[in-house]
This record gives sequence, structure tokens and C-alpha cells, in this order.
Amino acid sequence: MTPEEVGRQFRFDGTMEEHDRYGNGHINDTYLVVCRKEDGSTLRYILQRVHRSIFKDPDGLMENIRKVTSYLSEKIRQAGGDPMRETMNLIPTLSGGNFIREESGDIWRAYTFIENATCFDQVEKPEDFYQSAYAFGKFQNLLADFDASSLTETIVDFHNTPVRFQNFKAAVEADAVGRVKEAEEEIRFCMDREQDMGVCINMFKNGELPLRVTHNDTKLNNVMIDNATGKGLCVIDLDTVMPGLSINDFGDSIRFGANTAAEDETDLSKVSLSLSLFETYAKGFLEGCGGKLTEQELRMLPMGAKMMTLECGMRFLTDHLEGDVYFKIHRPGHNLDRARCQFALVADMEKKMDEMNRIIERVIMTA
Ligand code: ADP
Ligand code: GN1
Ligand code: MG
Repeated sequence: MTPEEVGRQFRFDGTMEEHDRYGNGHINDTYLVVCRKEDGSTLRYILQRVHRSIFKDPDGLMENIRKVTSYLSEKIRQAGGDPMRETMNLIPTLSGGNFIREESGDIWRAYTFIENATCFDQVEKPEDFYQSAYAFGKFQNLLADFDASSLTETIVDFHNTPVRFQNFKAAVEADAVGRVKEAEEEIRFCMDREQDMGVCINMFKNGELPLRVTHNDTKLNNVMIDNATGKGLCVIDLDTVMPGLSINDFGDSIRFGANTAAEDETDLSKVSLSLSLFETYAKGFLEGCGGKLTEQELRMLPMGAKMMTLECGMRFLTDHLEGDVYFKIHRPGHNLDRARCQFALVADMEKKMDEMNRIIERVIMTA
């Protein structure tokens, strides 16, 4: 179905006039829709196609989002906030559901567009990074009493790094599109770190790290910063909200935002971990979490950063070896470039592990 055909099936206020591709996400097909109301004014919405091949249980996925957004709405209302701006709001369909299913199994959903707020693709000001950290920490904090068992695991083993490692090895073995040869160095980089893969998940299995309701995809462009106040306003992209580890939410933000280069930078001399941004984020995240993290979680935050970067690099590399079937790419070899960049960052994090640990100690002391 075309976005116009789909758009007609949602309860938009006004008539759909325009739609354009929007945003820089790697997963969904996102459109910005403009509707004209009878009085001549316009309203904007986000319309998204969610792929069946990635999210295999669309009903479960949308039910998660419905439950989490209504829970957050209530919490925000109680705190005197504005639920229309501080959380995502699904638009119902004409038949009263919250998504449209195509024959292919792909689904479409719509949200109100959050106006006068920005999603950044790179840190422009440390203050924005601090605000994003606070927002992600607070998101976890607000969901601390949410019944995690009522959530579907929308992508099974999403941050199960040993399983990701197995998938990676299978992709190397299969060499489906003949790209193993050109990626030998990157493959070796992962193989050399086999011992690391289970560190976080084993601590969870041993009861050393608690399971929480987490976002699981905490990159900077999944949070909106209010243009007027400069504050972190709304956490978006809720497809992977499910039980997970707090250190992974922390770590994925560091992977993306504390890199001195873009996620797909090809000049690897520009890639490094900014310790100053690491500290900025740690302060914001701990404040947002409101003192709820355990000592072990705090201690493992630097490891979370390294493991999320290694896991993500391995996922990009796996996708490259499988023929770019998962992440959207914008040029040939894009996933390999992304993987190389992540591995350069992992190598720098390994050098800076002691400094990261010292920073966490300092942030705890001053919290
Ligand atoms: P993906 O899973 O592909 O990353 P997202 O849900 O993150 O998809 O959406 C892609 C982009 O669309 C976001 O980075 C953001 O810029 C924009 N976006 C998504 N939802 C909204 C919204 N409700 N209001 C304003 N912008 C939005
Ligand atoms: C994807 O959806 P988006 O672009 O915010 C991916 C994340 C990766 C990220 C890498 C559902 O995030 O897990 O860390 O790309 N999301 C999914 O940039 O796989
Ligand atoms: Mg996104």
C-alpha cells in the first residue's frame, strides 16, 4: 500500500495533503504527513511502516507500545507534565485499532508529530547529550514499577551478545554473498574477543545484574530535545522497549553519542571515545535514574559501553556478510564502514577502561 492509501485509514485531523520520507532511522520507513484542517491550518503526523521481517510479532509489538505509552502518560500527568509532548501518542485507525496490516504482514502506525523539538544525529552541544542522558535515565526510572512480564520480547535475544556472536559466526561460515575475504581483519577483531561476549549476560544469569524495563535502542536520535527549553522532552522509537539491562541502555548511548565521529565515519583516525562526553552522559543518566542503580550496575557501566559497541559492530558486520538484509544502507559497503568504525571505538574504549572506571567513581561521589 502507498502512504496515501494507508494515511486515509487513520483518524488524522484534517485531510492528508503531503507526505515525505523523514528521519535517519535504520529500521522503519518513516514519513512526515501534513494534514489540512477545515479552518485552513495544518497538523503534522508521523506515519511508519514496520517490517514484518524484523518484528515478527507486530500485534505483540504494538500492544507493548500501547501499554507503555499509556502507563507513561498517566505518570507524566500525575507529575503535572504534558503527556501529548512528553511521550509518544498513537493515532487510532478508523476501525478503532492502532495499526494497519498489509497483506505482506508489514504494519503501519501513526503518531502525533512532536513539534518544536529536535532529534540530533551527532552531539552538537554537551548540554544536549546531558539532557538525552537524563531523559533515558528518567524513562527507565518511570518504568521501574511497570509489570515487565506483561511485555512481549519484540526481538528475541536482542541484546544477547553470545547469541549475536553465534549468528555472526554462522554468517562467516555461510559467506552468502562472498564478502568474507574483504572483511578478514574485522572478523578477526570479533573472534579475538570471544571471551568478552558473555560477560554482561552471565552477570545477569548469576543474579548480579537486575532485569529492568529498558529502551534497548538509546541512540541520540531516539530522544527529542525541546527547542524552547533545551530540556530532554520525549524518548521515541519504542519498538524495543522490553526487559533488559540498564548498562546496555547506558552503553548504547555512549557508543553513538560519545564517539568523536559519526557512526559510519570512514576516516578511522577521527574515531575515539570522548571521556568528557562519557562523563557528561554518566552524570545525566545517573540523575535521571534517580539513585535506583545498584552498585554492580554502576560498576559495570563502562563495560556496558564497550559491549554495546562491540555487539553493534558485530551486527553491522553480520549484515554486511549476509548481503545488507537488516539495516538500511545508503552506499555500497555502508555496513562494513559502520562495523569498522564501531571496532575502532571498541579499541579506544579498551585503552580508556581505567579512565572510564575512575569517571564513574567520581560521578557517584558527587551525585
Ligand atoms: P527507526 O526505528 O527507523 O529509527 P524512529 O521511530 O526512530 O524509526 O523514527 C525515525 C525518525 O523520525 C526519528 O529519529 C525522529 O527524527 C523522527 N520521529 C519519529 N517519531 C517522531 C515524533 N512522534 N515526532 C517527531 N519526530 C519523530
Ligand atoms: C537501529 O532503529 P534505529 O535506527 O534507532 C537498531 C539498533 C542499532 C542501531 C544502530 C530495532 O536503531 O539496535 O543499535 O540501528 N534497531 C533495531 O545505529 O535493530
Ligand atoms: Mg530510531
